[in-house]
This record gives sequence, structure tokens and C-alpha cells, in this order.
Amino acid sequence: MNTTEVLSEFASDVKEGLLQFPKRLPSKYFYNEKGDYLFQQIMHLEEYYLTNAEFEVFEENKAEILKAFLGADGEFRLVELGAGDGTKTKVLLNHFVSKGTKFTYSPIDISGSVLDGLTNALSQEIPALSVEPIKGDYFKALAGLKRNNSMKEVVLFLGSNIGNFMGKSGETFLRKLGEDMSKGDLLLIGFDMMKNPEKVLAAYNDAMGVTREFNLNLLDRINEELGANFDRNNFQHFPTYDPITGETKSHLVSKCTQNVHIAALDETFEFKAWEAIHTEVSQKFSHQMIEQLAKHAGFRIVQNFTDSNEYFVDSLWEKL
Ligand code: AVJ
Repeated sequence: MNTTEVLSEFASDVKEGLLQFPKRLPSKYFYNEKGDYLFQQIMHLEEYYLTNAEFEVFEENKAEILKAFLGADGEFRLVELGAGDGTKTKVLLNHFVSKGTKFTYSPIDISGSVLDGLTNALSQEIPALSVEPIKGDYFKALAGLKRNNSMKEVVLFLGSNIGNFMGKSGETFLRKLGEDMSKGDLLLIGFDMMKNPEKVLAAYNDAMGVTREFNLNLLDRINEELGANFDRNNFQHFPTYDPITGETKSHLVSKCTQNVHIAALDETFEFKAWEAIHTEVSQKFSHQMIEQLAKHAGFRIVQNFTDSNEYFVDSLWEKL
């Protein structure tokens, strides 16, 4: 590689992560086409309780949620960050439309094909719904919305995606999100709660090995896009759960001492036998942690919605 050439963000993130000790790779790179597909499979797994739990939260509380969204104004724009295929959101959208609610749905996603898929599906399934998709970065999209109108905003950030932020970065993200919202705007945010550690661990180590594939796909992606020679058979998927902190971590453990060359970086990395790469954190929360997060990010908790097992909480926050 020409040394003056600028590395792609992917390449430089991989380099930075593998030069750290312990080694790590950012989980946002799971989601190429194969990764999107594997995550869809994960959402249908028996062990991955999160999907059904949040689905139940919406089914059981949709009337209450609508009441809270309507507030005093009676009109709003519903903005969803990282909408995906919208399976869970449709529960709310269908209910809102059936009640004659005046609102526009704006899913924001970085992937144009994901947005097109969702928009087409919605025009078939809920023709009366007004949809204005926005392709791009969350913050740019939100700032653009604010510039163009003054309607009350309700932001959805579902699926415990907030759990993927490491350390204080979740708080920083939410604070920044708040800066693009007005006082009185709402945020409905999903949290996977602390629970039986066996149950948590099984969700990240399913019997069919889909999560294992999802994790190993990151190595395949580095091979394909950055010209690396990772041998996936030399790495083992190993998740852990810490019931004290609620941190669920995924790792890829090197089964032997080995060298991996990454052509795009013009660099070889050594992995010692049983050295682990940390690939993902999926934080589990307590009510106290949610309260702290809301407070530090500049929001007030209006109401918490949960499922019958109390596995999952969708927390409704108001921007202060
Ligand atoms: C999409 C971030 C909510 O952390 O549970 C699923 C991703 N990783 N199985 C999660 C994931 C492994 C998922 N989130």
C-alpha cells in the first residue's frame, strides 16, 4: 500500500483496535449485508428473549404509550434511530393509525437499502401512514429536522442499542442527542435489564451457533474488505456476563499462537495462544442505572413500560 494513501474509517478503526492491549474491534462493523442477515436470524432465536420482550412491552402498553406521546399538543413527528425492519415499531404504528393519530413517521438509517425496504413494506402494510424516511447520520438528520419545522418530536431508540456503547460513551451519545431536541420533546429508549445470568449468557451463545457466526463474520469482513488472512477456525466465540456490572461481552479467542496479515494496513498482527479480541459489549441495566443515565444526559423519566417478566424496559424520557 502507498503510505500516503488515506485509510478508510474501517481500516483505521481495525488498526487502532488491534494495536491496543487487550485487542478489540468495534461492534458497529458487524453490520455488513451478511451481518444484517445474521442479526435478523438472531432476533428470531429462542434464546434471544429481547425481541419478544420488547414486542410484549409495545403490545401491552400501546394505548398508554400513545396517550403519553400525544401529551398536550396532540400532534408529533415520530423519529426512529436505526429502524431496521421495523417489526416492533409496526405494533405502535398500526395502533396510532387505527386511532386516527396525526403524525409523521421518519425512520433514520445509514443504510439506504434498509430504508427502502422499510418504506416499501410500510406503504403496503399501513397505507394510511405518512412516512418521510431520512438517510444518513442520526445527528445530521435530527439537526436537519429541527431546522425545517417546530413540531413536537418523539424519538425512538429501541432494542437496547444503547447497550452497545462502552463506558461513558452512551451518556455522551444521549447528551448529544438531547442537543438536537427541544425542551419537552420525548425519547422512548429500550433497555435490556439485569436478570438471571444464565438467561443473559444463553442469548449471546445460542445452541444453533448463529451468534457465533455473527461474531466470526467480523473476521470474514476484514478478510474481504481489507485483504486479511484470518482463519476463522483458529478463533473461538466466547461471551461473558458480569452480574455485578451488567456487562455482557463477546470475544473471539485465538486458539493458538498465530500471525495475521492485513494487506490494507500493510501490517502483521500476532495473536498469542488464548489471547482474546473483545468485539462487543451488550450492557444490561438496573433501574438505578437508567435513572442515572437520564439525569446525566439532561432528561426526566416520564414513565417506564415493561413486559410481564420485567426482562426489558422502554423508558419514556422528556428533554429538560
Ligand atoms: C442490536 C445491539 C441490541 O447487543 O443484543 C445480538 C446485538 N449481538 N447478539 C445486542 C447482538 C449479539 C444486539 N443489539
